[in-house]
Amino acid sequence: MAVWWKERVVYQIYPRSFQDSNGDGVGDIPGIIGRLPLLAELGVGALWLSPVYKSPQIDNGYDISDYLNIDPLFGTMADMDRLIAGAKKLGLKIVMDLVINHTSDEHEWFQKSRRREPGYEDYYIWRPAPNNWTSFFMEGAWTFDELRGEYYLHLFHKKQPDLNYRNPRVLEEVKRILKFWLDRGVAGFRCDVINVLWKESLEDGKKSLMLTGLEHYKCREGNHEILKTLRQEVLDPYGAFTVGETAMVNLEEAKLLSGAARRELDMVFYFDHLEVDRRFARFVPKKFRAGELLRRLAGWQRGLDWNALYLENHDQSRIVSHYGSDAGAGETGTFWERSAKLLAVLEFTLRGTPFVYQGQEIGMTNFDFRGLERVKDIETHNLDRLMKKLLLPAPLRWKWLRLSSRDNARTPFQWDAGPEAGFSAGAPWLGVNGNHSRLNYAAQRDDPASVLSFYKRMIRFRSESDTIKYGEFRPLYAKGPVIAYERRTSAGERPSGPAADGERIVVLLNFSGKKAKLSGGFAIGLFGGEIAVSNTERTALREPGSPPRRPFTLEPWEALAIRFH
Ligand code: ISL
Repeated sequence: MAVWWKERVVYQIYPRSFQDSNGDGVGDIPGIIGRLPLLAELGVGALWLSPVYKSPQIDNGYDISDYLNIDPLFGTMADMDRLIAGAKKLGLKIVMDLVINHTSDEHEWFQKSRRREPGYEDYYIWRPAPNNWTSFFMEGAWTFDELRGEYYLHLFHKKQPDLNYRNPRVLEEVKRILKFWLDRGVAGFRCDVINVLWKESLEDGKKSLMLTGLEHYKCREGNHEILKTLRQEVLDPYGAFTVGETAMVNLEEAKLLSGAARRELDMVFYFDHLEVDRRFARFVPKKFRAGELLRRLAGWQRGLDWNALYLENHDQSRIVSHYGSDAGAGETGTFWERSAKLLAVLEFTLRGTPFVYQGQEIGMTNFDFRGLERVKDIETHNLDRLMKKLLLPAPLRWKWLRLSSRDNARTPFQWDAGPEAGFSAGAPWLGVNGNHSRLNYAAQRDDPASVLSFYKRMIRFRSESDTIKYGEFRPLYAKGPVIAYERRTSAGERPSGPAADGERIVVLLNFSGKKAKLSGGFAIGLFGGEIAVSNTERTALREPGSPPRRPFTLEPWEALAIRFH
């Protein structure tokens, strides 16, 4: 029996930038409700909401002060119930964002803990003196609390204190949060930095520019115990879905976190495939090599029982600006359009659950800000401060920051060419990209050649193909900007029983703005297939009557899926 999260595509909504319904410049839940029919029309099967719980919004909601209430910025609990019910009517499941590594310092637990109220003294991680750990936000990981007279740990912002899972009461509180939302009708959770919960020791860490101390808390055994307990006691009894966001995870760690037999998470988000052209996580650029992308993808595709497939989220830059070509964004027939479609072919022909981030389906690009003053993200500002301390000149700092800033993904959704792109009747919390006049949902919805229409076709193509959903992955070819891989029906996975016809689908991708000749026997082998997907006008693999040995040439940014029976 196929599980829904292998059959369906998940759509990530960043509520504050999706649709504002009351003119305060921030997206909200009623705004999402109004757009539900369009999401159903796209063909996705579940909606993952970034946090909408009560929060002081220091980290845009990933700093939660009350897990069991909706922040007025986004609406009310009644709105949330209407969203869950409205989604259900359209066959859409709701997945909430579970942030349990840390809370806001304005959560009542932290306020009680700093006052050493009985039972709460060690809900968090307190010490008389800090160790040398650094935070994900490029600062120290400890802050002194005057009231308590001690330092507390925060792997992120100082207003995001880490919970202490050595106190069993903390896990009991988390179980209550999960049950509250599962009882409300959500289908599961995206679990935020879910691989750093257990701090094995508070010893000093090995000095590193990125995250001193990581070895003491990443993917520790205690973390696996927590996940097994939540799975056994709450998630399985509800049949709930989980995808873990697992910072800095490697393949071996991911196997332990998401292997089918491990009974922990159903799948994990890793970062490896989005850092092919980056050093120091995603922060310093280097040359992109398509062959390296294929090598990394092959490792994860063949190494994990099941993959979470994504190219964008609220922390990553826009994929068409990152791996594609965003020149001429919004103009039909440009390489922006064709490369956005190529990236869709990549995502929807790999093995795993595809996640589409809001705006990816219309090819939204990185922001058009000219300087740091328009950027709101604390991570970007902290990184600028760190690079300034390292004496990097301002132009170089901005050159790098504009590539990696999380605000690239957080500019308001571009619904139409009108004021503020139809996102808000007020002043949006973050600048709308000027290219919304050409690049917007309304301009694409009825255009069969648009990126949006192509996404709809790819979502349908995947849903209709067991080979794409369940087939084995094998890398085939990597030369210059061209990569190729195949998906082949394997007897094991098909929910409908043993492999029928041994169908094979070969995917070809040209990650460049130039024509690319495929060499030798590989090309010849293609001619026995038929085109199942093309992002260009190509209708046949070879013009009738052309010489058999003429090399096969891919157009710039051309993507093809060729089916062999
Ligand atoms: O994005 C990353 C790597 O490219 C990660 O380092 C990421 O910042 C980290 O995994 C945590 O991200 C999650 O938790 C943060 C929040 O700011 C992010 O938005 C969220 O995705 C703290 O809750």
